[in-house]
Amino acid sequence: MSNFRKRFPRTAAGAAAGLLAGYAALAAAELAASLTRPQAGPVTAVGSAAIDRTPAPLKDFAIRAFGENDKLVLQLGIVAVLGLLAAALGILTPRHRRAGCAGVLLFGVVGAAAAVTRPDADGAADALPSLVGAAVGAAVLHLLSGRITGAATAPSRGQGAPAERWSRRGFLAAASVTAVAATGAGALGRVLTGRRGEGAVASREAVVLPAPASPAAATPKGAVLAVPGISPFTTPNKDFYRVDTALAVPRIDAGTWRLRIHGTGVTRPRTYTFQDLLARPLIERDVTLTCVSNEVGGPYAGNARWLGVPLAELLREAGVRPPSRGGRADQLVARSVDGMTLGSPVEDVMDGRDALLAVGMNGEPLPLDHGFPVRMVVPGLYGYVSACKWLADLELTTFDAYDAYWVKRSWARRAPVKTQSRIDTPKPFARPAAGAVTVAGVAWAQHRGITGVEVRVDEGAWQPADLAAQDSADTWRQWSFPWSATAGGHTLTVRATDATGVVQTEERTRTVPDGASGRHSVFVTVT
Ligand SMILES: Nc1nc2c(c(=O)[nH]1)N[C@H]1C(S)=C(S)[C@@H](COP(=O)(O)O)O[C@H]1N2
Ligand SMILES: [Mo]
Repeated sequence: MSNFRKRFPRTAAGAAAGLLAGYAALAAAELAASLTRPQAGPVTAVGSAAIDRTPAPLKDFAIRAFGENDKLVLQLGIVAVLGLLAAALGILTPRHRRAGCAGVLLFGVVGAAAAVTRPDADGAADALPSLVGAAVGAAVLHLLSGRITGAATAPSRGQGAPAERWSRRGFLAAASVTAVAATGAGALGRVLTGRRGEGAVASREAVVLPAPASPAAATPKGAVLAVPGISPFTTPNKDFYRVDTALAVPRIDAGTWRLRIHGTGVTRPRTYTFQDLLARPLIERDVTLTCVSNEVGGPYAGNARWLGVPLAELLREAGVRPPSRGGRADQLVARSVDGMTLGSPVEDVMDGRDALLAVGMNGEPLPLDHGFPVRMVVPGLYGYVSACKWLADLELTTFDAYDAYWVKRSWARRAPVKTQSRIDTPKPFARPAAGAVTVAGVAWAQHRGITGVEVRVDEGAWQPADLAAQDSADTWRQWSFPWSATAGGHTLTVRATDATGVVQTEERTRTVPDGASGRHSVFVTVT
């Protein structure tokens, strides 16, 4: 017991020294990153590397369990693991000082390695933030653990004040100074990183979107149902789902942005500026976007009015021909500024559908989260094979020659959107009163169109729902079903039919490799 009492303060002080050293290291690294490149900071770099190495099922689990907070959970996880390791190193260091400090430097090397191997890395300079952080962390640990060692070994000084007390006070003073300095450095780093993004934000605010040469057809009157709880026909930008691997949303200045088009079969390689694109005749179209990671009944679908350049025209100007006309490239690989790659079939992009390089979303320049300044939108294809945000480069190649990011991670090369329908209201486990209950939701089969939706109560017969008017084959379609609800528990199930006559299959599949299939059901208790 007395041994424990004697040891405990040193152990606790060691853990605190470790945590403070870790905190100071991260703060110094983030400050250094704010001066070089914010994405090269160790938490972002290690987090991004972790995302890239996450197996498909785990990534899918994270999206399902944490939704759009998945990145926050990952970052908190990294910080928590770092904290534990830092505390352990701190406890070890007073007795093994060299080993402890070497441990901190090792973390720096891991962070630096993650940073320089990112696809958007900016050379060896990206190692700097992690190395600076590690050096600061090791120095802080050395200094603080020195104070702890002093507690056990320093003889009493001067007026007989016990060494223990002097050293504790000295430790606390050094620890406080460290905490204040680290907090200051971290805050300064955040301010400087924020400043760097201001150019992008200002360039977005300065964008004046031209009027479309070909405006979207007016939404038919009957396309929008007034049922409380149904997904609005047009998803407001602030509610539009976001799925991407970007831990730090790329902030691109539209003034310096460039798009390159090159590769197999390109006879006239081109580079476009943002102004080049805005100067072209733009088209405006309603297109529903869906994510391949969307579970049956899930939230990762949204419908927006996009303004952009017809992509097929740009490809034709570059000399590209689709495979059906003898073109050699069958895959169009879009690359983003953060190194993401997405591959679309050239045939689909050039078959006359409204494939766009979008600059506007629901009347605004693209929001930063949704790909400012330019993203791709291809009706009928899942986002991961078409909807590249923060676009930087378009390369023509073949599916044989190149696998894009998610294809390397066990997702399908080609992924047209599957016919799906969702019950938005009533919600699962709702308790509506017996009598008239409106069941309603949305159905989608982009680029084919929805021609029918049916609802079934328990194991009863399929009954046709009332379909809202069709806006276009590229948008989802709202539907509603008047139900005379009787008391008790009931399961409501929906299925859609697309314009090719295919009825949404009952067969359940997982999202990997090419999108979930199956039918959405909701259980309610009628009171
Ligand atoms: N640069 C980049 N673009 C990307 C992604 C990404 O991770 N990085 N994710 C894709 C996926 S999987 C989908 S479903 C759509 C989602 O677009 P949204 O976030 O605007 O809804 O973006 C696509 N474009
Ligand atoms: Mo996606």
